[in-house]
Amino acid sequence: MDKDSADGGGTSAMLSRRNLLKALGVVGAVGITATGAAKLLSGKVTTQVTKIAAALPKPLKFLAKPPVDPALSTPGLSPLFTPNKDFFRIDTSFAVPDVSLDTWKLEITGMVAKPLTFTYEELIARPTFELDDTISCVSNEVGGTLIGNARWQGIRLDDLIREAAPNANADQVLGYSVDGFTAGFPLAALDGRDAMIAFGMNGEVLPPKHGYPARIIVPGLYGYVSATKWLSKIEVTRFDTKHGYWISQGWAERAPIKTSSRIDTPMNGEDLKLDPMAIAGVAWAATSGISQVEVKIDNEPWRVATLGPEIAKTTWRQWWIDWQPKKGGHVIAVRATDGDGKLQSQANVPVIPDGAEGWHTIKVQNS
Ligand SMILES: Nc1nc2c(c(=O)[nH]1)N[C@H]1C(S)=C(S)[C@@H](COP(=O)(O)O)O[C@H]1N2
Ligand SMILES: [Mo]
Repeated sequence: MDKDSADGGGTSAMLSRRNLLKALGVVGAVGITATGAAKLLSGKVTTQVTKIAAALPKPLKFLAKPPVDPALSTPGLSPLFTPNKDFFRIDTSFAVPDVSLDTWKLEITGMVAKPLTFTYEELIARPTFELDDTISCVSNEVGGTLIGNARWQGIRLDDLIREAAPNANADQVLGYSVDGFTAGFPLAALDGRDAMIAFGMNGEVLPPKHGYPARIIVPGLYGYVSATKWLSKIEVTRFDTKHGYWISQGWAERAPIKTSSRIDTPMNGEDLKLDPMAIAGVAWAATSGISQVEVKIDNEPWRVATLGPEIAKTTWRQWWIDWQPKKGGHVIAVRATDGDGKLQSQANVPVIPDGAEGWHTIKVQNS
């Protein structure tokens, strides 16, 4: 964290927005190179993002500075925020779309009384906020790594949709990517949760791989029904007339993130020393947060884990227990309870059609 930019208080959002505008070349300072709309440059980072990133204040401070990360003192535990370079990437494009701000527009259309179009400059001139939110892929297996936590920066999606005045019969918000991908979620999910059009991620301009210049983030929903990257259009529509890319391939139309937990350390199959150590990992629920995590070692009773800081109900929560391994083999399982007191499902359910279920269980030994 850069303490020079840790300007607390009510004016920080405005200052940071101005800095961002400046960084983007919208109010001077850095020029933006034309690269042509949605040109595919496999493997190359756009010239624009490189220039923007060089001038971007780090971090963009609107939320409180995060607490000390327990992962710093627990080797193997996932960091509270996943660095952008380590963030999982899932999409259908083989080349990252290279979008030019010179031609990029966001359209809000469909079953609305007032269709709207925004340039990037208009979009980021709106009041911005930060959102700590864990996003997960529906294809994440129990114990899998297709999940990450970030501090997103952007603008409210509910306000934008409201301005477009949706028709009373509409029930779906369908995001379109410049590359043709689509993802749709219930209009009713814009229920006050902080759904966002994001253009910043962990204090950086949204990286090309993660959707530059803009993507949708809806807390509590799997990525394939919400998190459209390289966003170019939002259509207000109906589930019975249109659906997103993955729905015709057997995936569920509606897909809230399921409560789950993962053991990060030790790793499955690890050969342990007989030193005292931590069993640690992360647990997450859609939008209610995590109230308890329990760990079971062999046939011992479930032990309640210590929980890391709760930075938001929409993010994962780190957990750990101290443990003294004994000679021989051990089986370790974890289970989480969400913020509403509901225990995560033990059923062995595959990822398709709407996300895996089951308690992450590993085997370790001292040989
Ligand atoms: N344009 C586009 N956006 C997309 C996708 C895609 O294939 N194309 N995949 C979605 C899926 S399935 C997931 S899980 C998230 C992953 O976001 P990330 O790559 O930033 O982690 O992006 C979503 N947004
Ligand atoms: Mo996904």
